[in-house]
Amino acid sequence: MTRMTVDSERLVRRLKELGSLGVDQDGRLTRLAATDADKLGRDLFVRWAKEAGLKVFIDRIGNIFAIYETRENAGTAPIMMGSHIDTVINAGKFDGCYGVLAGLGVIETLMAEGIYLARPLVVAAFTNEEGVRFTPDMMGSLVYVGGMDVEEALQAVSIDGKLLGHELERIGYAGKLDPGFLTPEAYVELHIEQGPILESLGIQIGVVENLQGISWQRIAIDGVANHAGTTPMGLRRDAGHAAAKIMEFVHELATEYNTEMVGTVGSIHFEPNAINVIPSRATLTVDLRSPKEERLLTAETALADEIISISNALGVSVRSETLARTQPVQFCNDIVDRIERVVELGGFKSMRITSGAGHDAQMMARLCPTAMIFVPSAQGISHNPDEYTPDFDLINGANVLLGVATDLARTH
Ligand code: HGY
Ligand code: MN
Ligand code: MN
Repeated sequence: MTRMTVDSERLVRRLKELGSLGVDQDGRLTRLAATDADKLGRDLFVRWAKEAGLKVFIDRIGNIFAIYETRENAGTAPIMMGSHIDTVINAGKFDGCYGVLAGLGVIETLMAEGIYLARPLVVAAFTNEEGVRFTPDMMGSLVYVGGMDVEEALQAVSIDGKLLGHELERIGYAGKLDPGFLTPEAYVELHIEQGPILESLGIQIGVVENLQGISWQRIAIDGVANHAGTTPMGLRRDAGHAAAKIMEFVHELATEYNTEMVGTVGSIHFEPNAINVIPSRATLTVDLRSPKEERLLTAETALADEIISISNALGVSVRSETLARTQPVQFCNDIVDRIERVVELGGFKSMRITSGAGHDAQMMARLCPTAMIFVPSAQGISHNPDEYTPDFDLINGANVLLGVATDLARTH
C-alpha cells in the first residue's frame, strides 16, 4: 500500500457539498438524470476537476471524463476510475458520488506527489446510471461500450415525457465526442456496498469479483373501471387485483429461489386511482436479479406464464415491456488480485463479494479489464436518505483505490 493518502477532509467535505445539491421541495435529495438538479451536480464536479487542473471532456450521451495526462504518458491507454452522480428519488449522499469524488481525490493526490505514471488517469461520471427517469439503467456506460446506439439513447423518453437528447442540450451536457472515444487499459470503480454483508461481518473492504444479472420490465394491465359498490366480485375485471396477484407472485418467486434471486415491484400506479372505482388500469415495474443467468431466465418464464393465467382468470389484458436486461458479469481476475494485494499491504480485512446492485463497471467490463471495490454501508441501507458510511471507511476505500490506480498506472 503506498504511504500516500487521499485528502480525507476534502473528500468528506465534497461528498457533503455534492449531497446538498438537488434537494427537492420536500427536502428529498433527488438528482434524476438530465434534470436541473443533475446539472447542479455535474457543474460542481466539472468545476472541481478543472480547478484541479484536469482536462474535462463530455461525450454525446453526456458522460463526463476528467483526464490527467503528462507529456510522457499522453496518448497511451489510460487507467479509468469512475461511477455516477445522478441519484434515485429521496437518495443518499454516497451512491455513485463516492466513487467519482474518490477518483478525483486519487488523481489530485498523485498530481501533488508528482508520481511518475506510465499511463494517464481518468475519472468518469456516467450519465443516467440509476435509470429512474430514463431506462435502461447504466445507460451512459452502456452506450459508451457500444451496448446501445447513441441515437437510440438520445431518443429515450423520460417518465415525465421528455427526450434525453433535448434534456442534455437544455442542461448543457450534450457533448460532441463519440461515446467510446477513449478505451481504458483498465477500469476500477469504488462504491458503497449498499447491502449489509461487509458491516455485519466486520469487513473493511469488499473485493467485488462479480455482479448479478438484472431484468427490468414494465407491466400494463387493462381491466374495466366500474362502481366499487354495485359491481359483484364475480363480474369485475379488476386491474388492481391482477396487479396485486403479480406482486405476490414476484415475491414468492424470489423467496422460493432463496439467496439466488431477489424480486421487487418498486413502482405501481392505478387509474383512475379513486377510492370507489375499480381500477381500469394498473402499471407496475418488476426488478428481478440473480447471479445465475439460468435462474433469471427461469424466473422470467415463470412470471410470463403466471401473467397469462392471471389475465385469463380475471378477464384483464396484460402487456409487459422489457426496460433493461443485463446478464451476470464476472470481473477481471488480474484486477481483483491487484486490489487484494493492495488491501493486504494496507492491512485491511477484506472479502470477495458479489455485487447485488448494478453498476457502470458491469458495462465497462465489456470494454476493458474491470473490477470494483466496496466499503461497508451502515445497516446495509441505500437508495434512502439514511444511507451512510463512516469517514474512516470512506478513506480506507479511497486509499485502496489510490493504491490500485497507482499500481495499474505504473505497470499495467
Ligand atoms: O438498480 C441498481 O442496481 C443501480 O442502483 N442502478
Ligand atoms: Mn450506484
Ligand atoms: Mn443506485
